[in-house]
Amino acid sequence: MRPQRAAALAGVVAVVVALGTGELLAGLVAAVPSPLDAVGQVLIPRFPGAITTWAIDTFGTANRAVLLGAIVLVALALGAVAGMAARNGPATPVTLFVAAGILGIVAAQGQPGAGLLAVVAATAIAAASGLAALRWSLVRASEARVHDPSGGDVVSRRTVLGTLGALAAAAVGAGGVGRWALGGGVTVEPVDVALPTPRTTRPPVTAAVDASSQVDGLSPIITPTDRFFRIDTALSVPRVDPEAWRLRITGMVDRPVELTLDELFDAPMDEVDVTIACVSNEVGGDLIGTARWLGTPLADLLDRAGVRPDATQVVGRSVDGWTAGFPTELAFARRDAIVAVGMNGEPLPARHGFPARLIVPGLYGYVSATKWLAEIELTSWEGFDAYWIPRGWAKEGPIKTASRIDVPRARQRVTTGEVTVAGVAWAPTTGIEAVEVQVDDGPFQPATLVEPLADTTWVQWVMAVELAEGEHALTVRAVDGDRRLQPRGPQPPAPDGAEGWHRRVVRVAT
Ligand SMILES: Nc1nc2c(c(=O)[nH]1)N[C@H]1C(S)=C(S)[C@@H](COP(=O)(O)O)O[C@H]1N2
Ligand SMILES: [Mo]
Repeated sequence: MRPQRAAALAGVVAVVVALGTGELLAGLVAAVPSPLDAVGQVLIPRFPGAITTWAIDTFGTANRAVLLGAIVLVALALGAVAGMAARNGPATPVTLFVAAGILGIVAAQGQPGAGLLAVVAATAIAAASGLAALRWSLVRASEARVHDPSGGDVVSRRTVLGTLGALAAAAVGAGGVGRWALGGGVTVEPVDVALPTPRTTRPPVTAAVDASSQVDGLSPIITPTDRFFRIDTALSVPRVDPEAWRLRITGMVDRPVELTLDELFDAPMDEVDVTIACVSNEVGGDLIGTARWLGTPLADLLDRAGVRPDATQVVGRSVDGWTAGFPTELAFARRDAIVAVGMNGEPLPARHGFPARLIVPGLYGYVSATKWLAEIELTSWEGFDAYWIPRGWAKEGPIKTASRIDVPRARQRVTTGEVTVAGVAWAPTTGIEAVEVQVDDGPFQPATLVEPLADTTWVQWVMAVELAEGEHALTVRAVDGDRRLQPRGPQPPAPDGAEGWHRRVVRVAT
């Protein structure tokens, strides 16, 4: 192998080892944030809104993986440079690794829960393992000679590549374990938190309100927590220490309030069934789910603080600084606008906002559903634009009436005769009055609605249609509780939510 190339390869392996070690430590130690996430989180708010929106449009929920991949590529390229420079002595590679480490430490300080000492120690370990790997790899790489004129032992290029590859693979594996743990892998449920007893409960979910046990493939009326969609800007799930956490109510109030988690748990808790949806959900998409939330009315907490009359906006701010804002009157209009601590009978999982989040029926998540809630700030409507507003999304975000075909599933084999078509439709908070299904260019026919769980949730609908052999297009549309027909669209998700009648083509065989 040419020495130059071998050195570059050694540098790349060294960076893989350093990053793998860093991600592993982040997964193992709560006070150590992921170095990749920390750097990504520094970059994200610095991108112009147009780029962020483009990335989300293009890569969807994979946009964070793409960003992390780009950061890794830059780091690997720097590693190659460090490796080649290492041939002239250790000064340049050591400087590069130390500089990268310092940048990592600074970036990590912006991550919730980061401990300075733990971060410094972890970074030192990661950088040191990278440098050790660099030295080791350089020696291995220099052993690779196509031809050794001295006649000594010749290590084949393949053996060297194999050894370096094995080291890199081990580091990738370690980093993978770390990222899995960061994604909530090991701590799905926060430990040591017992939910308060509800003051009011919702009726048990029976087959009367949930037909999913009879219709294969139909969305369950309550989305199981482990299948619930996740959307947020957090690169790794914030892990909040329940002992140290505080909820503050600030801004245009008479008496700012600060609550511990125990104090919040002492507030009267109600169960509410609410469907939440993401404004980025496409027609027919699955960025929507329904849960039985446990929480205390937001209005009661706001009354403790005494909201001033000119405070026309409620802003939820999360531990990582993300914000969402909605009209104050919505908080007071509904008892089921809550600060939620429970989801489907369990404490909120870390992914969905442990220890507390906002749930406001009828509003898209980006204007309302702040997870890892740290502060509720009262301000004026004009006084503050929350996270997504300067990035091109509408200031007001009511959920649009929509409907979706669940069955037949995409590419499902369907045979001629009577075919069950079923799905969900939603118009929180008016509820759904009717759902209609069209086969090809035929008339819209009413589907059967399953008894609604609540006006604040989606409803299931079912219909049997006769289908002959060949291709058929099924189209669904809904009518909301105010008898308004679902808009035909089509409109893309930006800036205020997609519109369109969901259509699915099925292939019917004998
Ligand atoms: N802290 C925080 N909360 C957040 C977000 C976020 O990026 N950060 N995203 C919001 C958006 S856009 C949506 S759609 C919902 C999704 O909630 P889920 O991940 O529990 O399904 O969370 C909201 N709450
Ligand atoms: Mo969203």
